[in-house]
Amino acid sequence: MSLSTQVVYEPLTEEKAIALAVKLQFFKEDAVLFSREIGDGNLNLVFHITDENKKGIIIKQALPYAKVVGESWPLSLNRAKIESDALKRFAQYVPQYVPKVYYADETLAVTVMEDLSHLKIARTGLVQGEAYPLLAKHIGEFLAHVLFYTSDFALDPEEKKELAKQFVNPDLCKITEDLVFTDPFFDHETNDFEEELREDVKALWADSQVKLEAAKLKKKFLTNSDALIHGDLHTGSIFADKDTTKVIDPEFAFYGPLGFDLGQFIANLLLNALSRSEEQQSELFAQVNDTWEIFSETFTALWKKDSLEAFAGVNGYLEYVLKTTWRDAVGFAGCEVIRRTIGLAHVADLDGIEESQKRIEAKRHALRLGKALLLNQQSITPDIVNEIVKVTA
Ligand code: SR1
Ligand code: MG
Repeated sequence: MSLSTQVVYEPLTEEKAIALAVKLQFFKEDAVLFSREIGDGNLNLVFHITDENKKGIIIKQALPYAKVVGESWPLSLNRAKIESDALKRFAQYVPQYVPKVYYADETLAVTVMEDLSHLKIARTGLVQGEAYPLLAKHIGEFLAHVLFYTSDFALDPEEKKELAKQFVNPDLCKITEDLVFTDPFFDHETNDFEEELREDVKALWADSQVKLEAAKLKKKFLTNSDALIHGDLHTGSIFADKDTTKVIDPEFAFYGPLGFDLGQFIANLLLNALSRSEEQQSELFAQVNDTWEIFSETFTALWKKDSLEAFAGVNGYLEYVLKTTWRDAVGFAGCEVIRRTIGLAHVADLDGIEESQKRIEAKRHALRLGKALLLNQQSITPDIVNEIVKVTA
């Protein structure tokens, strides 16, 4: 399937998305089709096209700017290709955890993919108090397979470097470098927080230990090309129900540090925990622990089965890789918790707390938790994350 006439980029409308779906022969010409723009993220247009029998597809299109800010923040359209290439690459290892890509066009910056509307965005479900008993297992397996098989542990070094070249993603990385690792730690105009938090935020900006840890983690993000990472694996980038998990939106994918996706995922579980009463938090702490357990068990099994690394059998090497991955994940989680509280692009888990005093208290807790994660990367183990949340309450 391809677009036979020459195409130029233009943003789609609901009508044009239908025309494209028909042109690409996803539906018969005489089909009665419905189109709805459902994009609720920060960057793209997302069209849900269905026929009378509710058979559907998703057409996602990148805009040449960040939707959340406007045309004053230009962004390259290449992220659409990064996203479809990443989804296809992930599917080589774990097809069960990603949507199927049916078609991609670089010029139009579109990806046509499987309709997952029978599932719910995990963040939405978690905010509504739903349980996802397999989420941690699935994300642990997803990350172990993708990170291991795209790393130097499993790939020929030349092949790995070719793949790293394919996923060079400067402007989306810059968003993370600024919004996650830099701006929240300074008095920067992109920051966004309630006036009641100003004294807490000023204390954070004046904390040189916190800043030093953020700087070290930023350096890791900038320089550690360990494996193909998703780059934005928060709970809004995951569709789920009780049995199924699908990772979406890897437009931030690039060759980055092993612990980054784990850290972002864990941080977003913790942000949800902070929105709950103490009795309802344990499920989230169990998810954090299980994600790590499944990740490390699966990564270990793959290492033993398929590692090409000459040093793979050296006593202590795998343990070193796992230990540094967890430690970095704790630090990255600290940056993400702080950023989602006072930086640009908040989360519904905290912003959705209606009672203002409760919301401010939850956000103060998030700032203390973020700081504790940053300052105690060496000593926080997966099973004591619950205690860290409790002592920072
Ligand atoms: C300008 S983009 C803001 C945020 O939205 C994306 O989902 C990423 O998390 C990014 O940092
Ligand atoms: Mg996204």
